Amino acid sequence: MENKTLGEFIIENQNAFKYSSGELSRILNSIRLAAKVVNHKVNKAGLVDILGSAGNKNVQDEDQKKLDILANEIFIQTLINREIVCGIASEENENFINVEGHNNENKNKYIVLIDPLDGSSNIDVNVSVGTIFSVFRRTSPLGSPVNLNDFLQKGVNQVAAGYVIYGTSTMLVYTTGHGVNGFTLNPAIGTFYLSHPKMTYKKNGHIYSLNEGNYIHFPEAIKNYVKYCQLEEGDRPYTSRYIGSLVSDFHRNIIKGGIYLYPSSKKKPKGKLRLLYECNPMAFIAEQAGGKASDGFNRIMEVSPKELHERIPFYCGSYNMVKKLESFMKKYQ
Ligand code: AHM
Ligand code: MG
Repeated sequence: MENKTLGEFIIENQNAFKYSSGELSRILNSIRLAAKVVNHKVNKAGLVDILGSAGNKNVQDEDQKKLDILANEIFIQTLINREIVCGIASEENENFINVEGHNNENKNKYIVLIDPLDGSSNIDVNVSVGTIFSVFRRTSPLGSPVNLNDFLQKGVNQVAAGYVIYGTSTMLVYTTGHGVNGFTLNPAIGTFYLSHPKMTYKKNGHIYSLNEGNYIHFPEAIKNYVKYCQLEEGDRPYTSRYIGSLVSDFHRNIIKGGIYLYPSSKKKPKGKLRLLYECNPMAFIAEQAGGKASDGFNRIMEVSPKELHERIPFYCGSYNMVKKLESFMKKYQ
């Protein structure tokens, strides 16, 4: 086998970090492991009775599927058991978790934020879902319990971010700030191989992705931008593609070139996606791939988070497409 494995790649790249203690590599390795376990569960979804709603709601009052809970537990337990992070925040949990080592001391320097199974409403219909993660250095002193401020950092402080897509094939795509690389799982032997080195967006894509059913509730700027995408002029009209599973929509657009939009609307004034679990990590990956991520006016990664589960309008993808979108926002503000 010629291609590098994810494990090999992580070790090789650890050396690229000055003074690296290997902590980040251990986190990435744990995520790799948890991803394989979740992949196994997701693949079996149609076979065993783990489908359907678990009968309770998560903190955002949405239906929580059994697989969400399972994936949440798998990622959190994998990280806790290895004592490699000092704190974890999950889209599925109301509060962050302080991770104490077995000596009751908190000696690790990284925190992880995770959306364990994004787009899980798609599982029942066999559409690809994903895991999104983001790693930060804690801001509080080593050895003390983590606090909310450790998690409410701007996206520009991210040390690593990535996603796993449980799709036709399962892939793990991540960045540590040195470009974006994608690894495909060979399910027969349970190994991720480097299949998409140095992923980059086209500067000008031809796909726009948004839930157009909400058109009537969108701000004027977005209505006009959608019309612009549909106009017959130059390289337009663009193609419309929307799966409704962020990781899948994002993954297609990074490969083919396009823009993903989750605007504010009359019903959802702040949009739907969460700044910390979805937008920041995707923005880091997008920028590292030569793309752009914005809330319409500001760079996503420069937004100061106020709360763990806050939502924000999200526009992300090929650089020139997002720039164009921003010009519409400005014009119709
Ligand atoms: P979730 O975190 O509850 O799964 O919701 C996030 C998902 C994204 O994956 C997707 O892009 C979006 O919700 C779709 O929303 P909508 O159905 O409103 O278009
Ligand atoms: Mg989500």
